[in-house]
Amino acid sequence: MKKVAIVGVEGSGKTVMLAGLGELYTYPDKNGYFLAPKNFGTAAYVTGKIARMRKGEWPTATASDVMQGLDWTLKQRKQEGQRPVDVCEVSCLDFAGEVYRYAFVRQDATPTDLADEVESLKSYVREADNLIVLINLRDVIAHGEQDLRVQEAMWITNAILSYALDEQDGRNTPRAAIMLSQADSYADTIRSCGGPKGVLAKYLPHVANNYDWLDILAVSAVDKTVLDRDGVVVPAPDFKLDGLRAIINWILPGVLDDNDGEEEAVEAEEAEEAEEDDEDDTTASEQGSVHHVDTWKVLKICLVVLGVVVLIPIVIYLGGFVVKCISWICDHWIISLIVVLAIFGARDSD
Ligand SMILES: Nc1nc2c(ncn2[C@@H]2O[C@H](COP(=O)(O)OP(=O)(O)O)[C@@H](O)[C@H]2O)c(=O)[nH]1
Ligand SMILES: [Mg+2]
Repeated sequence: MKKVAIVGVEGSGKTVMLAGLGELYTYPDKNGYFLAPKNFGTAAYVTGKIARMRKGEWPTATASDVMQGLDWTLKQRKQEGQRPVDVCEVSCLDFAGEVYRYAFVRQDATPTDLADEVESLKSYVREADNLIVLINLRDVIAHGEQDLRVQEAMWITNAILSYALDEQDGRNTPRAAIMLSQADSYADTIRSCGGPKGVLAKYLPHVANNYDWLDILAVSAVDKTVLDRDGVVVPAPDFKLDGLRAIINWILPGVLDDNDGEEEAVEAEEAEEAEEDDEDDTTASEQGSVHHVDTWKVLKICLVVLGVVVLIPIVIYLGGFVVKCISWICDHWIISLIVVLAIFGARDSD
C-alpha cells in the first residue's frame, strides 16, 4: 500500500490540519472515502485537539520531548453495507521543531538523545510515495523571509524537499505538493497574487525557484475565525473543515492507479486459480477420483443412461410387433385383401 507523509516545520499547521482531517473523514465522503485511525493515540489526538478548537483555542505546540505519531488508513466503502477497501496509508510524525532543525540544518550538532528521532524523521521522508510539505501563510506573508525564524523555517522546508526529491541512486522520488496553510486568513492576498503559485513566487522566491514545478495548493483547515477577548484570532465554535477535502483530492490520483492495478492483479490471480481448478478436475477424473462435482454434467449423464435403459427395450418391442404384423399379413393375404377392399368400399359409398 502506498504511503502519504505529511511534514512541516514548527507552526506550519500540521496539528490543526491533521486533527481536522481526522475529524472530517471520520465520516465517509460522497465517494465513500474515510480515514480509519490505526491506533488509539491517533483517535484520541483528533478528538482532543478538535474539542479544544471548538472551545476557541488553537492546539498547543508539540513539546520538545514528545514525538506524536499519527497513522490512518484511507479506505473506501463503495456502498453502504459493503466491506471497505484500503486505499493508502496517511501518517504524520509530529516532531518538535528542533528535530527538524537537527535533521535538515544542523546535522553535525545533533544531540545523542535526539539522534533516533532525527533518523526516524529522515527515513519517514525517504519512504513516502506521496509527500505533503506544509508552509504557514502567516509566516511568509505577515513576517516575511527577512524574519530570521521564517528564514530558518524556509531553509528547512527547502532542505526537506531537496532531501526527498533530489535524485538518489536506487530510490524513486515521491510525488510531492507544497500546501500553504491558513489560507482562510489570506484569501485576498492569494487572489491578488493570482493563486498559490503567485504567493510562493512573491513571498518565498527561494522555494519557488526550486520547487514551483510541484503542485502548490492553498488550504484552510477552519473556515471561520473570531477574535477572542484579547483580540487574538481563534477558531469560531461552529467552524467547518471542508477546506481540507482538497488534501484528499490531491492524494487520490497518486494512490488510486496502483490499487486499481492491484485489483486487476487480484482478479487475474483469481481467474488463474479457477483455470487451475478446472485442470485439476480433469486430472482427477482421469485418475478416477472426482473432487468437484458439476451437477449439470451429472444430470445430463443420468438422462442419457435413462434414455438408453428405457428406450432400447421399447424400440425392440415395437420392432418385433411390426415384424409380427407383416408376417401375419403375408400368411393371411386373402383376408387382408378383403379387409382393405371393404374399407375402401365403405369410404367410396360415403
Ligand atoms: N486561521 C487559521 N489558522 C491556522 C490554520 N491552521 C493553523 N493555523 C494557525 O497556525 C498555528 C500553528 O498551527 P499548528 O497546527 O499548531 O502547527 P504545527 O506546529 O505544525 O503543528 C495555529 O496555532 C493557528 O494559529 C487554519 O486553517 N486557519
Ligand atoms: Mg503541532
